[in-house]
Amino acid sequence: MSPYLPRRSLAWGTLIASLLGAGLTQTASAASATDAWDVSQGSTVTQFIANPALPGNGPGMFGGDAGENSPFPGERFNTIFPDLLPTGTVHVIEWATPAPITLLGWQLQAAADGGNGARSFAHFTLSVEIGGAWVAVSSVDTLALYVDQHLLLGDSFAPVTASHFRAEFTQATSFFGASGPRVVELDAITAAVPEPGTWALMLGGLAGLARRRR
Ligand SMILES: [Ca+2]
Repeated sequence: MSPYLPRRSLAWGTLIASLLGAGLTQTASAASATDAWDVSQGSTVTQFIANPALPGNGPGMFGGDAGENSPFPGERFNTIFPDLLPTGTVHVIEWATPAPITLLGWQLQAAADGGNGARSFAHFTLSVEIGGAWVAVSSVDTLALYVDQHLLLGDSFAPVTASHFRAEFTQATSFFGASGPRVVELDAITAAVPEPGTWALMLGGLAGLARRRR
């Protein structure tokens, strides 16, 4: 914002910017249960090759637990792709929302195995289905071996409306042949309608400023 704006314009701008930030878009944080891709909002996995040791764990990265029988309780809500595949393998998962959503970006949380970097991935691509064809909207390199074995990643882009999505994870390593990437959560960043209370606050604030101008 220009430092030369008159004081009143600055106040208006600050008010509107803070309301936009609070009400119209979700703020970036890990593991939302209310984002449009979360299974709690009705999304379903449509294409996934399960890790034979962890059947049913595809929805895990969208907040689901499809009865995964992992012996490690903390991983039941993760998606772990199949093991015993070489470096460079592209793991694919596709999912759908009950109705089209307008997507502005995504955020992702992943974890490698401690020490050796196994289960890390070097590249992530997100595509949306438009007119029967997959269109890549986001493509991001990661550190091949995550710092501290954890990864928080995100991207934003021009709004795109779709109901069918595809993520590709390029496996970074083949340590011990047990390198299927582990994805803790993948959340959609979407525009959200402000809560009624937010509208009341915004209208009240605007009315107050209008009165002060007289
Ligand atoms: Ca989620």
